[in-house]
Amino acid sequence: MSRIFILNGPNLNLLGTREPSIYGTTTLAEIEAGLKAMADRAGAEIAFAQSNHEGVLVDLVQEKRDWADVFIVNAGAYTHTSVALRDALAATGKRLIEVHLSNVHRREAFRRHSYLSEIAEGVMAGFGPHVYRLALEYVLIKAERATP
Ligand code: CA2
Repeated sequence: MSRIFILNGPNLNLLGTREPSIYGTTTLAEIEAGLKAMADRAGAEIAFAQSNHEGVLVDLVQEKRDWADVFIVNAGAYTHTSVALRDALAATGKRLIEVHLSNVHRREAFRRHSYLSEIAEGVMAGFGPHVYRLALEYVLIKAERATP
């Protein structure tokens, strides 16, 4: 059975309440409820966390290091700045899928570099809240194929 940890970084707790033209109108709670239903249907275990603090994100990754098979992470602005979060994720030795609601490549130049992409199995960006569902679907399909 797959164990998937969905981790969101700074300001993503505001989803659905501000800047809908960039980040949409779906709240983080709604996204998480949809992912939980998907995981339940597939018989997978899923856990969620969000923090606005870099060190707390590192702590959360370390706490879930043994439990999780796969990390699906939207590190928010820390994507572009945090060596600490990258090191924590790399140290887990577990799979990482990086997601972004917005297409970071058609925004400001500083958003084009990610400290996480080099250690990620894949990156999904620009499809709004669907990126979480698409990433989870990929993980679940792969897990199903790997099951004898
Ligand atoms: O597109 C993404 O998912 C980002 O990770 C979002 C980050 C941004 O710094 C990254 O470059 C790309 C920002 C998250 C801000 O979330 C908000 C949500 C609602 C209202 C305001 C901010």
